[in-house]
Amino acid sequence: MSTASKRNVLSLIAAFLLSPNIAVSESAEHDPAHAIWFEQPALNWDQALPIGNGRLGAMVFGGIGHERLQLNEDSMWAGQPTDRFNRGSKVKLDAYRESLFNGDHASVEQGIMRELSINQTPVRSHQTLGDLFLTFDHAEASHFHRALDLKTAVASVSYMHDGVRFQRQTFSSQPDQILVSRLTASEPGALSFTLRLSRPEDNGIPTATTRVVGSNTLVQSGQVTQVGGIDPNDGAGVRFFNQVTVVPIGGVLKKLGKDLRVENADSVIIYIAANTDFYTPDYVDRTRAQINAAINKGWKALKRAHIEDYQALYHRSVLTLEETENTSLPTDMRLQGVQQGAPDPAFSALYYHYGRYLLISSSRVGSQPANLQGIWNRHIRAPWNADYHLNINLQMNYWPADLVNLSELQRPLFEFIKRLAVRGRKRARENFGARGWVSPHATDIWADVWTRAARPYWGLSHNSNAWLVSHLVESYRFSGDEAFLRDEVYPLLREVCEFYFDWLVPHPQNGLLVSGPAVSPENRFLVEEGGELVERSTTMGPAMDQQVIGQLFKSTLEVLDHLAISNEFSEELEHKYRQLSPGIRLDENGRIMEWFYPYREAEPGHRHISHLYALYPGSEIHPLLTPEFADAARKTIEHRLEHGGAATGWSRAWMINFMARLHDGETAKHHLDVLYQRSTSSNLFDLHPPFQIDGNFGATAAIVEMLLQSHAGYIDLLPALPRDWASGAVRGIKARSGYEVGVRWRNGQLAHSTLRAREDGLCRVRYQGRELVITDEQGREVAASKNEYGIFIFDAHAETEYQLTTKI
Ligand code: FUC
Repeated sequence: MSTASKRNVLSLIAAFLLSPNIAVSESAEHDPAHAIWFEQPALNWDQALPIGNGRLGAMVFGGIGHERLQLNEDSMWAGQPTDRFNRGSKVKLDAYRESLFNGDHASVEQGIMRELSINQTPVRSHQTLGDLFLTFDHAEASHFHRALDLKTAVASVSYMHDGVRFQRQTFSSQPDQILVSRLTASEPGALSFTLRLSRPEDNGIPTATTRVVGSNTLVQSGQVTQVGGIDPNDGAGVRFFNQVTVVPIGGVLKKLGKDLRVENADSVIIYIAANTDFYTPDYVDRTRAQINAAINKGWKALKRAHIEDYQALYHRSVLTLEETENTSLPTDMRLQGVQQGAPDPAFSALYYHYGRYLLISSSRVGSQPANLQGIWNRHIRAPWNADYHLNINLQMNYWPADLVNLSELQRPLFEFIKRLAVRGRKRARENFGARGWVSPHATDIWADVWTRAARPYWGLSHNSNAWLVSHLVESYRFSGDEAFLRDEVYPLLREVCEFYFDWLVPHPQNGLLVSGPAVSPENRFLVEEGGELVERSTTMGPAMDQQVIGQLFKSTLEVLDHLAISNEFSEELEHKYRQLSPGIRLDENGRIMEWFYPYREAEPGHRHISHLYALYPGSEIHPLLTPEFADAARKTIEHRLEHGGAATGWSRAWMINFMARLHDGETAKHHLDVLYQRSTSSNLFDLHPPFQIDGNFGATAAIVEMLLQSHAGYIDLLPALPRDWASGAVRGIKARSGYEVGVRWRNGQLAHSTLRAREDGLCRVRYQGRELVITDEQGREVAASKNEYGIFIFDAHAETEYQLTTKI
């Protein structure tokens, strides 16, 4: 047979294999809980598929005539570290406190931001690395298929054109720090396309220099700036270098002006590496070395190493929920179905796995913490600068980490907190006359701690230091890592406590300690001034500050106790904790007060529900242990919702966690559905709107909270299981004290659970207050006692797996 007729036969076979019927079975190959897939290319950015290795990532559009890889690197930031503190001092703060106690908000709000905030220099933005565009000679296709396989973290495109099957696979490797794309065709010589590397302009000014090196490489270099309205010196940020090297098999490569052209290749591998001087002064050499090493290693070995590394994290946990006929639809159609109320419980399993995928892809040991968009950002000036908002958003990004067995992915957060602490010490001393360290409501990669806000209602929250360190304490509760507790957690906690020792002042009404000047992020209240109702935000002792500080003090006391530390600090802590004004106080309607005073909210449906910090992520409000507070929390939520609350993606995700913590599975599921309906794009990114990744992570954590809770000193099995999830199973999730948990349920009832203990100790476990039978690995029943809350208590041994069932 001639080569040409061989080709024809092959393409006939390929066409047959991809005939519509076969295409359906091909799509059915996807495990619907572990793939996002479509039958058309991404028309806009929210439909493209994210890949990433924590630092280097891309949005893969999967076009036919044009492929676009919108590239990201996590240190692409404008600016440099700056210590711009303003004119605050302890003396001035005391004067403000005095005025606030006297009900004079006006003079405080006029002065305080001028003194404490430097708003002339806006926050810098994380920026896109640029785009790699591939332009093909054909623009039409049939049998189109585009997918992100969550089991392998590989994005793929496949289609037929003119009897030839074209395929592309792209992934971002953590071990090799490289993005790789492989293009293949079912016929030799069928691949011809042009490659162009570009970067968007900054207010009409070019932001990079692009050139062709040799016949197979494009490079782009420059320094990140942010010119738009900003002092250019301040805007100058990291230097970057981005290299794209093309290795074809067969065919020829040509330079075409600033582009590269591949002609008649059989297959092509594109290697993309990028670095900035944020990480190393050798960023150019490092990039070249990464490309060379990857070329030497080759596609197969790179892919194998990538999948091995990724699966070691991804396979730790799995959630299975019931499939329906909608489950096998392409993701956009499936989402539409869910939005219209079609049953598809397994969709929540997909959402759960996608949340874990996004965390693995945007936060790795050595990378920066996931920002407001993870790492996926197409802008020069992103919405909210894709920065680190510390009044909930950065924290929410890490809510699922311990629960889903991915604790080490919090390392970037912890390192970032340490950098904030270093810089925040100076500010605490100079601006607040306090020991310890302080952090602002929002910051950037430089971990700057000065306040940049025009208004107090968002700029004047200073409790982020306490909220951030709670993540380290929580992580210890899961890992039990004593060295981590002693060497990292305790020193940070101690300093934040010391900050509050110096910051808190007695309230003249009752002598108890309150925080201030402070706000309830980002809400305002109405007060009468000169016969008119005006909106103010600055006050003393808002509920959230009191709750966050209360939890900080309580956790630190536990840590001191555990480390057997007794010194002047512990004495001071005990004293201040006793003196602290409570964070949970009820108003005449039985709701939790947002402020110390019974103010009327300016926005009763505000997205921030800060006065429920104690319900989630805190642990002071609990339906079983503090039912009167739980009741008040529910009333507080209802009031917010009646006025349009939880309207953004992240706020809705918080709401799901609240309802799970109130043990109300039905309402939790309702809010999860609303999140899918109103705040989810077709690639399943969370929408504020626009895209903001916190809601993905918040809802992932909430899905676990519905199945397992452990914040109240015991393991609660299926505490908020909705009717829709009648049968299912989850494994590999974690409870505090280091238990690894598996749960299987049928017809809404616990069928079986496994608990693997990390260390010897008393295990406390509850399932709806029902009788539990606990057996050890030899199948012997374990003696357990039951307390008044229906919690079973037994002696658990390290590295032993216990089986739990209910008594019939
Ligand atoms: C907080 C929120 C906003 C937004 C921003 C990034 O300030 O109040 O809704 O999510 O962070």
